[in-house]
Amino acid sequence: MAVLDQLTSQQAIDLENKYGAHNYHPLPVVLSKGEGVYVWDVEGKKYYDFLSAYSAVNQGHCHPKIVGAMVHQAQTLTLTSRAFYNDMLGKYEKFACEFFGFDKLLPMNTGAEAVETALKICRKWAYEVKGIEENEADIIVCKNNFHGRTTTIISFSNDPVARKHFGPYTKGFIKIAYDDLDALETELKNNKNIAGFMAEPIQGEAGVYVPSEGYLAKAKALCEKYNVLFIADEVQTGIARTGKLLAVDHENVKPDLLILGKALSGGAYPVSAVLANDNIMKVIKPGNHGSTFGGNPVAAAVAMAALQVVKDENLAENAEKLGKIFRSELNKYIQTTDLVSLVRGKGLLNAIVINDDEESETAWNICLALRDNGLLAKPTHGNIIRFAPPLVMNEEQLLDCVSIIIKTLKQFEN
Ligand code: IF1
Repeated sequence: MAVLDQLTSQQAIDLENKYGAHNYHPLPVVLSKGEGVYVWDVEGKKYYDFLSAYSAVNQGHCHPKIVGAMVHQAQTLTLTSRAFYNDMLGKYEKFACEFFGFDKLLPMNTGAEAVETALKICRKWAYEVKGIEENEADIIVCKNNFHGRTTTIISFSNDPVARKHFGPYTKGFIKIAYDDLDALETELKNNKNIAGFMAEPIQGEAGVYVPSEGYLAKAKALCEKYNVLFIADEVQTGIARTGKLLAVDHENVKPDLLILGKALSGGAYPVSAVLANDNIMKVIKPGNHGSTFGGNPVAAAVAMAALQVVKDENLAENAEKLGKIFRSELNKYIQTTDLVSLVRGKGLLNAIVINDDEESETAWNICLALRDNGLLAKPTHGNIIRFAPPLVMNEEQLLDCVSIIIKTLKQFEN
């Protein structure tokens, strides 16, 4: 079979099964085209994308301005490495620092790399600025976190599937309950070696857990009180997804270290970053950290275009407006059924909890039926289905999706 032959869905699935590591269990649909809020499978069937590649395609699939910037830069200069300067990186760093309100940006590629980068900066700050004894720094994280798949990151995961048989694990992390300020203060009060506290402003993979109002602001205040860095992982919640540019903006919280990824590039290219002010980022000196592709000219061009789209198309405001409609419509339906116990989220990061146990196949079967009805979504854990469409969706399309979702759920009512 010539590589460019048009495959059937089954042929594509069979190829992945035979030649690809089985590190995922995808919904059985094979996509070949994306545009805006829509994707098409190889047989030409059209779907609403209600996952947005886990919130990386906030600007919609193949946004012409983002793709245009990528193509132009790709035809000009793709990669210099950081051994030399290039004419795009400084422009991007300035653009992004002003966009998010920080002094400096350290460019990386994937979200996990940016998380690792933030943890390294936090530890170095702890030793060189706070004065914690070398190799004694602890970083507080939250139970049921998801921050990526590297060995250090899964060392502080409590998801057995993500961490079993990948040991020995990296030391220096303390897990506390999410949305629990007493647990945070207890650790901060009793442990002088705390360097930082890292949290997702909304826990995405755990099932779109929105913390109590004021949690982020009070957590930041506790970090200030105990001279500990507040690290916000906005890889999934950032870039307008929750109805504000950043999820921490809902509480006017400025993190000491901001981690971005996914929609920083609009899903066109791997781009991630850590932003901080000079008093923290100054601990990084030449040779301390880096990556071959980090800050490459294509990433710089793509990220500037992707962020400009967020502003020009008022994506945060749109996510806020459509998210309220989505939860309101789903709540009306939930009053009429015991199949779904609740809908929760902020902006266009939402999830429904199916009234069934985690091990049941109901959520998966609902997603298969949603696929048949022209909408793609996927369960997070067991009985929770995440709904995260591109933020460029309009009200008519959203209401169309709501009717597809409710029509499909009704197929599963007893
Ligand atoms: C998978 C979901 C999982 C993230 C947050 C860092 C990263 C992620 C808050 C790492 C990545 C992705 C990874 C992907 C599925 C998806 C995901 F929550 F978004 F749904 F797994 F939990 N911080 N999330 O959400 O960024 O290195 O992937 O660029 O690994 O299965 P990455």
